Amino acid sequence: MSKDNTRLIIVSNRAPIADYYKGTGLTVGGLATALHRVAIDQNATWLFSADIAEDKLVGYKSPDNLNYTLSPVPINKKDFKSFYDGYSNSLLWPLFHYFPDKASFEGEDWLGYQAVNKKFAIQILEIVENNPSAVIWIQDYQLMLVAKYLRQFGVKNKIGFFLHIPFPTYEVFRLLPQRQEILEALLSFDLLGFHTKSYVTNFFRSAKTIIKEAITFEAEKFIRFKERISYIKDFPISVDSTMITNLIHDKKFETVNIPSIGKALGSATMIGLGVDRLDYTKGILERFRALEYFFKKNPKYRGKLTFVQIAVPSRGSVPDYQSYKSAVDEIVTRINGQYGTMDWQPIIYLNRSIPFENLVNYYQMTDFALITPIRDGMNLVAKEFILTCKPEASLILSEVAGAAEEFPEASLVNPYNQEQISNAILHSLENPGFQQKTINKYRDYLMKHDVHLWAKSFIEEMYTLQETKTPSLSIDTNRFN
Ligand code: ADQ
Repeated sequence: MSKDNTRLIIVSNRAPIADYYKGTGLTVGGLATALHRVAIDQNATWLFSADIAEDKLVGYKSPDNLNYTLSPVPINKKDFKSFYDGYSNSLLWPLFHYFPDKASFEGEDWLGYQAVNKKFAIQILEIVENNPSAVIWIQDYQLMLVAKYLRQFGVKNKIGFFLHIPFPTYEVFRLLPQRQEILEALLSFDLLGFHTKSYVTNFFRSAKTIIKEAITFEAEKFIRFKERISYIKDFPISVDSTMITNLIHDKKFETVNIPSIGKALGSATMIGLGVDRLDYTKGILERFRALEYFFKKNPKYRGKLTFVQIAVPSRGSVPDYQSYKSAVDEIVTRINGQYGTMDWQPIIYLNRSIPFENLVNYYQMTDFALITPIRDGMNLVAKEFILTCKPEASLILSEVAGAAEEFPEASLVNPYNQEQISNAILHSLENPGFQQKTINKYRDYLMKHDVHLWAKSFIEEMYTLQETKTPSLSIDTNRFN
């Protein structure tokens, strides 16, 4: 299933390529784009969940038109349901985003989670046998146990892990029934990456408190557990800044212009924007409540400001997402019914995915973006907006999105505080361009700190660990000072 000179094995739940037989349909999103390039450079093998029966994959051959190797891991429907809809998205996701009330603590799902993680490990093992010096990079919360199984199988290769969601504080993490198993499994990795320094701090506190034998040292850099030392570091993910800025300088792009909503804007001359997956962690309901408060307190903006919310449907098979969708539909109808007129609607709500070129059009026509997740690992929309917005525009950003640590001079708000959000909107509308200097500064920063640098930094750290060629315990820790 893999070439014998693979240097890097990438492992994610989601496939990088939609049609893994033909090798076409690069998955949309910064991560797939970034890792796709790394995968080509490193002659990687990429494993991912395939919703297909095992026997259907017998004789599967990765497509020749890709310059790396795809290795689908067949997961049966029952296991996938408890692994993905269950343990991953009905327990880990809500809990790590500080929604314990939405977390479903059903034991059965844990079995499915373990089974699928083990399945991945078994398939990686086959590849490692032919590529003994490959480094392995596991992505995200669905696959936290993979290194544990690989170690049980005797795999000595360097294994890294990156968490794309927040690592919560100890007081929240401790609610996880399998907190000890998960932490011990994470300490089977050689390198653990998080978006922000706060998540690193949270991880250390949980590891120190929950795992009695864990020894931490060097100002939150290393943890020794049993015979291994794990290196823990923040790697803030980013976007493909060059691709995005090239897009806005592209002549063809200018002609695309404002898509479908032109007429719906009616009398509005000012536009606010929200762009998210339709997910309760993104704070869409709370944002609409703040807008409702804004229109109540500032009647002069009725008829002048329209808020455009673009929400991609997401995880529709999980019940909490179905009820969230209904609640969002309801509040939009209510606000539009209460304040809308014949030629103006307060909220234009587009519940669909938009091609990226069009999304950038929305970013460019907007007076302010309201990016107010209740919690978010990073939030790439904030970065896309900074790179593409017009000079007068401003960014109102949740103080609990990972991105707030990189952009402290945006208008930071508490996503639950309607009055504060309403005031931030008013300030934006009455002071166009007040963030211009800040946004330019952040734009320069993002041109350097792009997703390619993110991937390169992580991989280089892995290869450096690899090159020490010594057992983990004798790693020269001074090197990291
Ligand atoms: P997500 O929760 O998916 O990612 P985010 O980082 O904002 O959140 O990325 C969303 C991506 O989807 C953006 O690139 C955006 O352009 C795109 N998108 C959003 N709405 C869209 C629409 N309607 N149509 C088309 N595209 C749309 C998870 C974590 C984040 C973390 C990323 C990367 O939850 O916190 O930043 O992974 O690690």
